[in-house]
Amino acid sequence: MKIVDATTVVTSPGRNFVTLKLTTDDGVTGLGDATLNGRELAVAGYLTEHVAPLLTGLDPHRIEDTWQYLYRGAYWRRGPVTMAAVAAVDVALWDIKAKAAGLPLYQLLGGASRERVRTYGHADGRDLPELLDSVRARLAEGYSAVRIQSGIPGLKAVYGVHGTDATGASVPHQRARPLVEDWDTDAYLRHTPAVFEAVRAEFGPELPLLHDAHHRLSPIQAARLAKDLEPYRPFWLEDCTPAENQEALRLVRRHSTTPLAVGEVFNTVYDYQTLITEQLIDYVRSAVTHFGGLTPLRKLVDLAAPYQIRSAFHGPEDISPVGMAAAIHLDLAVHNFGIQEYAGHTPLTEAVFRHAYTFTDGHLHPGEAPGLGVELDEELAAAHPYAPAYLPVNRLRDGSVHDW
Ligand code: EZ4
Ligand code: CO
Repeated sequence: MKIVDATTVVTSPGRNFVTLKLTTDDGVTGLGDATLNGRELAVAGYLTEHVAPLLTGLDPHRIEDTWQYLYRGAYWRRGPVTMAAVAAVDVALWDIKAKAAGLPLYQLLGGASRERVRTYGHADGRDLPELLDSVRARLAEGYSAVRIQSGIPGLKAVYGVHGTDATGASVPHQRARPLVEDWDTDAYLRHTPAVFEAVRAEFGPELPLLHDAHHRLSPIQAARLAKDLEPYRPFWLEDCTPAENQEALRLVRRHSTTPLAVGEVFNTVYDYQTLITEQLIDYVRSAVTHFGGLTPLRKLVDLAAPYQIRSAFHGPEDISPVGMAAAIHLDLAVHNFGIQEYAGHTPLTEAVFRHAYTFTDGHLHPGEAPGLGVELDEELAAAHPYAPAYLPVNRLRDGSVHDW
């Protein structure tokens, strides 16, 4: 078998997605997600200009060798653009291999270790009543675990609530410049324990509650928050400090038993080395799409296993259904699975990417279709072309830029 075509499809059914489609000489196709939120065309260009010309003629069964060829062979390693491009090739090759075998992909990853994949959903509110309503809505959809994010008195922006700017005005997701949001870490640290208290008072002690600090805290601020949240037994505190400094988590660990989750912006195993070997975290958060594919993510999860660290792959709206499907196959197969983030997609996105995976009672299953189980409707994709879109940026009260 040989790869005869490699095409990159950029589509925007409400938000941008980048998809690589590989075709073999016997007509088998494979899909890979290469979406990098706010930097989509950089990955599309990397694939079209530098990767696609190398793929024609290669044997699609040689997944490990192709991964090493694209990673080591480029000389310039790591980084989100490179690793999203490599991920798309890797996942498309796994899709082809599983289709050629006539098996759903999870069977090639060792088969099912569980019957279904537990997820958590997102509850967000500008204030506490709105947040409580949002938690109720997620529970009604079947979720049995929720991430809670709330507005902070005195601040206009709410992390997790898209569509309003710092003046409170409504804006579409797609925009030619980043929104500017406002941020005050002290106000956040004062308010967040009260958010947990209110949600616990309403929903009781059993509901798993997660929270994402989105890289906004210093190590000592993160330690303070982790300690203050302890009485409410959070399932985890996510990304409490900026991701670049792995040693920062030592300080947080010293002060708290709140479980820690990290890694959605990481793209290689080296970003996790200290965190895993020193047991500074409890969950690895990478997405197949941003970590170079299923091949390296499986290796990461295997490195984490003896330290009793579990998987919790990133699953926001900006991972396409192709990237979600890859995650769900891996979730079903690996023993040290923890939880899967699942934000879902709009009906239009689901029409562009028809998928075999299902969401029932808060749990995902990859389905039994051969391969990933995702089909791209290229005509519908073409009817929704790329539109510029950026993530917001944060500014403190003095006007300086802060982590978003
Ligand atoms: O802000 O995926 O845990 N989930 C998150 C996400 C990220 C977006 C960035 O593109 O932090 O909502
Ligand atoms: Co996050």
